[in-house]
Amino acid sequence: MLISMRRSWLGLVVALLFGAGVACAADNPPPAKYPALPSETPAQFKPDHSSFGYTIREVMIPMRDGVKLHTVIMLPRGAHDAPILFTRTPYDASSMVTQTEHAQLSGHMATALQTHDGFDNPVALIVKGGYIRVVQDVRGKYGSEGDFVMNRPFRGPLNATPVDEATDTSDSIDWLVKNLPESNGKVGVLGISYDGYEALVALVHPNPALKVVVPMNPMVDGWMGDDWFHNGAFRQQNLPYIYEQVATRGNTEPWWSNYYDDYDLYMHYGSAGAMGKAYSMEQIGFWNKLTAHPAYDAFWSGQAIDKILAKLPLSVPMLLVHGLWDQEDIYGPMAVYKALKPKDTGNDMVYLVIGPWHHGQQLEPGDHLGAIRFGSDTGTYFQEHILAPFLAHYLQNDAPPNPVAPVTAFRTGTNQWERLASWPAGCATGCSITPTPLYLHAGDRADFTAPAAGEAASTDYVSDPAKPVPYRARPILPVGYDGDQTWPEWLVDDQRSFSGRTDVATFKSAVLDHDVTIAGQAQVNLVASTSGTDSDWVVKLIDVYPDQVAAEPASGQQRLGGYQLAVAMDIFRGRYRESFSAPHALTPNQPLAYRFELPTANHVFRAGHRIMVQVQSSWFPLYDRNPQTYVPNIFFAKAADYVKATQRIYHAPGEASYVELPVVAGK
Ligand code: PG9
Repeated sequence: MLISMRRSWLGLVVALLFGAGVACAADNPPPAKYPALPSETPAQFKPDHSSFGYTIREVMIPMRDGVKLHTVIMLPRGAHDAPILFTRTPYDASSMVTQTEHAQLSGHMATALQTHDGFDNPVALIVKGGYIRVVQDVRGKYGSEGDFVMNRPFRGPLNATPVDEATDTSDSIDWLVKNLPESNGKVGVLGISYDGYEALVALVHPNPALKVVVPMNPMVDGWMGDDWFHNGAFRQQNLPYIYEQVATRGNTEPWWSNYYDDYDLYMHYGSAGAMGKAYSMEQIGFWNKLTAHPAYDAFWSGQAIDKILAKLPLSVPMLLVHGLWDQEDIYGPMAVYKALKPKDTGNDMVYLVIGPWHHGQQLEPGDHLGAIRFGSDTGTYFQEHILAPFLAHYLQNDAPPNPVAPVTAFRTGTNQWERLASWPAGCATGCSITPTPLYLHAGDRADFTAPAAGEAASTDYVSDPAKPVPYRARPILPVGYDGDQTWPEWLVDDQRSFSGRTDVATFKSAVLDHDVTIAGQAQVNLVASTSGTDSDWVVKLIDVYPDQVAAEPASGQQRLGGYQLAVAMDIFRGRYRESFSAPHALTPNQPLAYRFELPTANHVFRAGHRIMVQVQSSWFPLYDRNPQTYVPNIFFAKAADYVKATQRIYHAPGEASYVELPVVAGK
């Protein structure tokens, strides 16, 4: 009613105005020709950047199938006979080369390279070394033509086309060395994460002008232990990444959420598949491939680049960079090292750096991570003493000697760098590594003696999918690097928050009376049962600090007193205990053996500390919940499938559970 009345008044007002308008027109004849008022914006403004220390060239490089790739070339002013540092990325090349998004443009090359998204830029090294910096949008992303396929499979059973990321890389290098007269014809490819994956891709049928690659924290096997799954458990907090990265060419469609705490968001939707449906992600090809391949089938094993490179000859030197607390690709670098090192008979092709870093922190200040301090800026050390001389040796004219050791590893706990001939190694010479079982015992104890007859046979807890164990203290923010998001730190969060929970089994050693050093991957040997027919097992190897830590700076906080620092943690989805490609239901209440490796550690449990093992059956919401009822595909588990289960960790003789530590003996 009210609306119709308003409309009639409005109609009257319009009629009155129009009428007046008509009268005005009659009173005022069309105006005579008036003097122009020209636009103040020129047809094409030509900025004068002649004072800049660099020039930018943006080109569209044609690939062998005719698709053109958008490539941004940053040339130091006066570049001559200069090497090229090349990065290929799905994350917007333009935003990685010049300050256009978060600060004003600068004529200084160093400032221009310190872009918000320029996380791949070792800036000082690029400028000091006079490198030509080239960054390219991969096929199908941002300014490049063509179709985007996540980690595009190589030509073969998974890709019948004549092109893949390797051919695009080779074609691009070819074009660069032929069309940049300022270059010396030598190209290095480096990158972090997906861009680190692209650096590994460059090794597949490499272009002759490729002289070195630096894959940092590379995605290597998305199912086994990098970004999509860990041992079959799905990393569902990457849904926003898939949504934004694949739904549009320019990442223009933002993710949305009605929750501050991601724990609530992911609980709201139930299964990851239901959540993907609610976000209309079935329009996204990669999402449909993910949900169609929950197991480790040929879709995953066929694109695991460690396996692909293992079948090819070593032809280009590489520097693999690994972060001990890499929250995203903790599997990749070490998997490639293990796959390729045996072929490196001269010990001069496959180099490895292991640092105390989160994902990509090697190019940032590296004196601490969260509450953990390293006594020196390990990031700057890496850039100045490892990366810069390594690249110079292979790319600069009159190649200076390569001073970098085959393995450079930072040992946490004592905070020292080591130069080693190979990995794993406990020291340069004169020591050995002995796999040493740390046994779990009744009474929440752990020690290096096997369980004796008469001890309680098991430790139980109830795993309730309605109340999954958070992987961080709540509220849990989304995966991200901005503002108050501390995603990069989560692997060093204090695990104290969880050790008191009744759905977390905690086993702690006595206070150590001597240092215990480990170097390599601890091996979980769990004997466990569930009352359900499927189950996840999360195992954490933890360094427990003394009750009080006097060494803390005079901050008045005994922040590290009793701190529980995770040295290595991972999850294993029980249905895959017999086969990663063929899942099986678990027999309820039957003690079964689970063996899996934890991520690489290089750590000293100092005297006065304790060693702790925590075991739990959810790690939420980073990983999707196991319904604990065997279903064909957990992506599409129904609400009724999610059931409580009684979990039992066995520690009686003959059914001993233990974590085999790579203990260093000798120096
Ligand atoms: N490794 C990072 C990532 C890939 C895929 C999903 C989520 C994160 C990265 O390339 O930045």
